[in-house]
Amino acid sequence: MRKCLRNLVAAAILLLIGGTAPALAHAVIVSATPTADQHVPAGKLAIRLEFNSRIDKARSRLQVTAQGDDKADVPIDPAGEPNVLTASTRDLKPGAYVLRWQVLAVDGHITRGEIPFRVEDTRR
Ligand SMILES: [Cu+2]
Repeated sequence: MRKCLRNLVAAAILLLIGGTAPALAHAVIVSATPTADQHVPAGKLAIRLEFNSRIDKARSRLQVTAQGDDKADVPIDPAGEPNVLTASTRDLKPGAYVLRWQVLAVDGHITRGEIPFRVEDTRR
């Protein structure tokens, strides 16, 4: 009985966090830098991914990979808004890249995606 009550309370809290549609609470990107197929200048890239819900940054992951290279994790800034992932890459040379993101939302669901972008040779 006690356990049952605890489960009910937990369910009520989840409903509160998730609003009226908890199934929709898993994280979806609402705004991104870079955007898909964006051309950015060479150098460090400031990544900013804004989601529709709070995310667990410690259990989320960003990777920036150049075509033909090994996957490289980009450390996520632990501070900032709870629904926004920010990170700064190493120096990026010109070429084609993919930003891979994987996040854990407050509803316990993991979502992931890929954003292809291009680093331009700005020395010309
Ligand atoms: Cu979900």
